[in-house]
Amino acid sequence: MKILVASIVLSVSIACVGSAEDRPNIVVIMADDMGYADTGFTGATDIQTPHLDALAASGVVFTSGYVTHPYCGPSRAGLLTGRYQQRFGFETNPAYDPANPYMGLDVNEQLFPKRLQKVGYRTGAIGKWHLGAAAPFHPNNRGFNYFYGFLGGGHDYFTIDLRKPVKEGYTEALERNGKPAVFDGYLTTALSEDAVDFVESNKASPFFLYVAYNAPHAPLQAPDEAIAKYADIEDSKRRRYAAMVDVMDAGIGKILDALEEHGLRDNTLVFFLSDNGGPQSTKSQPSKWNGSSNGDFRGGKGNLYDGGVHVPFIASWPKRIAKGSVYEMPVISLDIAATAVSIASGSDQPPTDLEGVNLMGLLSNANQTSTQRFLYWRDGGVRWSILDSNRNKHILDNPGRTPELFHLSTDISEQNDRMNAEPELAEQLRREWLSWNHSNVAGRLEPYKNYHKERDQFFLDSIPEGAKSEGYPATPVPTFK
Ligand SMILES: [Ca+2]
Repeated sequence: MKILVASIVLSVSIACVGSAEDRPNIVVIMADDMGYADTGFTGATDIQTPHLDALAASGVVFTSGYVTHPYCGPSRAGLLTGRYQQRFGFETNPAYDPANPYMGLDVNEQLFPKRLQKVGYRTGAIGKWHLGAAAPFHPNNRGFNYFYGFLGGGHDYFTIDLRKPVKEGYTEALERNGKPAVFDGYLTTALSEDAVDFVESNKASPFFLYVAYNAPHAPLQAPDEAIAKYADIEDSKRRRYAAMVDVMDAGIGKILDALEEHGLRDNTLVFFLSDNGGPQSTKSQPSKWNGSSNGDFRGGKGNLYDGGVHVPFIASWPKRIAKGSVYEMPVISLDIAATAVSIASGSDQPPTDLEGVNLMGLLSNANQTSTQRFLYWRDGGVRWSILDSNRNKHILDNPGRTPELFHLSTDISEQNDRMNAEPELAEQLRREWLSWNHSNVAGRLEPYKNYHKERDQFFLDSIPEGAKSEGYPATPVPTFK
C-alpha cells in the first residue's frame, strides 16, 4: 500500500555519529498518568515546570509522541523491550504478587537495558516497575545493575505501613537491589535524590538510567508547601496534582544539575515522556479524574483516542541534537530502545527484533519526505487503532460502536468521523492493522482485579464449612481497588 506522506518543514539538525569512545549516557525519565497539557512546553499556564521546559528547549520536542498503551504496565513493557507488548501477551496490568512466577513480563523477552549492559553500560532503574513482582521479573534480573523503588503499580508518597493490606504494594517498604530500603519525606524527592546519587556513582562509565516516577499518579499527595504554592488553583484535585508535577519537575532539575556538575550533560541523551495520558472522568467512573489536562485531545488514560496515548515527549542531547528543534511526524516510545541500542552499539540501525526506529536517523532526515510508517494499538484484544505518517487514524475505542476515521492533522480532538466519506482509506488502514496483528499473541495476564478476587475466592472455598462458622479467617480479606 502506498500513501504519500506530506513533507513538513522542521527545524532539526544533528551532527555526525560519534566514535565508540564518546558514547553518550542515556537517561529516560517517565512521568505516570501525566496529562499532555500539564507542562509549560505543552501549554500549561497554571503549573510551573521550568526544568522540563528548559529540557524541551535544549533539544527536540516531538509534538506527535505516542506510547504503546493507554495505561501503565503494558506501556512500560513496550518502552523497555522496544517491542509491541502484544507480541508477548503483556496486554493488561499485572497483579502485584511476589509469589507468582508467571505474573510478569515474559522472561524470553530481552529488555533493552540488558542489551546496553552487554556493550558496557552500567544500568539503573529508579521508581515504579510494574512488570512483575516475582524474582524472574525483578529489575536486577532483567538488565539493571541497580534498582531502587517499588515493584507494583504505584506507591503511597509518604507512608510505609506493613500492617496494612498489601493493596498492590502501595504501602510496602521500598527496596534497593532486593533489600528493604527506607525513604524520608516525600517519595518523588527521594527518587530524584537517588537518581542524583546514581549519576555520581556511575559518572566514570557510560550509563543508562531509567527514572520512573509514580508522580503524578494517584493518590494525590504532595508536601504542604508545594500545595500552598498553588493556592490560587480552586479545584482541590488540580491543586494537589499541580504540586505533584511541580515537585517532580524540581527533581528532574536536580538530576540535570548533577549531569551538568560532573561535566556529563553535553554528551547525555535525556528522554522525557509520560507513560499514558491523564485520567479523565467518565460516566461510569466520574471520580477517575486526577486533576490532569490532556488539552484538546479526546479521552484520557484507558482510551485509544489521543488523550490516552499522545504524551509529552522530549529528547535532549546537546552534543548531537540542535536546541529548539521540533519534530511533528509521529514517533512512539518504542523508538527510545531502538535509538539507545543503536547509539550504544555504534550502529545506524537497531537490531531487527526491535520495532522502533533510530530517532537520530529520523532527525537527520527531517527535511526529506519520509517513508510511510504506521503505529498500532490494541487493548484487551478487542479495542484497536492505527495511525499513519499523515496522522490519519482508524480506531475502535468502544467495542459496542462502529470504527471511526479521523484526520488528526486537522482534527486533533477526533470529532469529525470520516468513515462514510473515505471508506477506502479506512479499509487500507484496517488491512494494515490486521497484518500487524497477525504477529500478536493473546494476552497472557489475568487482569489484576479479577486475579485478586479469584485467588481470594479459591482459598475461601477451601475452608471447611465448620471452620467458617467459627469465624475463620481471623482477619478480613483485603479488598482491592
Ligand atoms: Ca500510568
